[in-house]
Amino acid sequence: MTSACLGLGANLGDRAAQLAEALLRLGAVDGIHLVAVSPVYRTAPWGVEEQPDFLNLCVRIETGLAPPALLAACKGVEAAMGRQVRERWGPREIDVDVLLVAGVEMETPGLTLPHPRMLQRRFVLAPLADLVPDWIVGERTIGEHAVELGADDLCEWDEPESARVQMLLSAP
Ligand code: X6L
Ligand code: MG
Ligand code: MG
Repeated sequence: MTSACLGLGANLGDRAAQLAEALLRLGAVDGIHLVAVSPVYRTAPWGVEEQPDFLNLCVRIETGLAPPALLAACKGVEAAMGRQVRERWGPREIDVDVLLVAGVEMETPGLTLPHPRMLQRRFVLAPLADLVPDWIVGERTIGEHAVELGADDLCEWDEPESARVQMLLSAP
C-alpha cells in the first residue's frame, strides 16, 4: 500500500455535494482507502477567469493501485458523475487530479508525478498543506512551498461548505 494525495475541484451545480459524491465514489473503488479529507476552500478560477468560483479540497488515500490505475480510477469517477467535455480550463462539475504518490516521480504522456503545476496553484497547495505539510516535493516541504507561494487571489477556508462535505460523508 502506498500513500497518495488527490486534488478535487468543482465550480458548477451543488459543488460541495459533488465533492462529497466524488469522495464516496473514490472510497468505494477496490484498492483505494480514504485516510483524511482537507477542509474545503473557495478559490478564484485560474486559466479561464470568467467562470464561477471553485470549491477545492485534497484527500489523502492509501492505495494498492499503481499510478496509471489510480489515474484511471479518478477519470472513472469523473465519467460516472457525468463530467462533460467542455472548453479547456473551463467550468466543470467535478475534477479529480492525482497530485502526489509517495516515493514516485514519473513523466509519461498521460501522467506526470508530482503534478507538474501544483506548486504554482494556491487552490492545490492550501488544502494539501493542511493534509501533508511535511511531505517533501523537490527541495522543500509542502508547508514551505505553501508559505513561499503566499497569499494573492481568493483562496479561503469555506467553513459552511467544509461542514456540508463532512456531513454528506458521514450520512450520505
Ligand atoms: C496562465 C495560463 C496561468 C494558464 C494559469 C492554471 C490553467 C490552472 C489551468 C493557467 C492555468 C489551470 C481549477 C481552476 C482550473 C480549480 C481553481 C487548471 C485547470 N481548475 N481554478 N482552474 N480551481 N480555482 O480546480 O488548474 S482549469
Ligand atoms: Mg485540475
Ligand atoms: Mg483534471
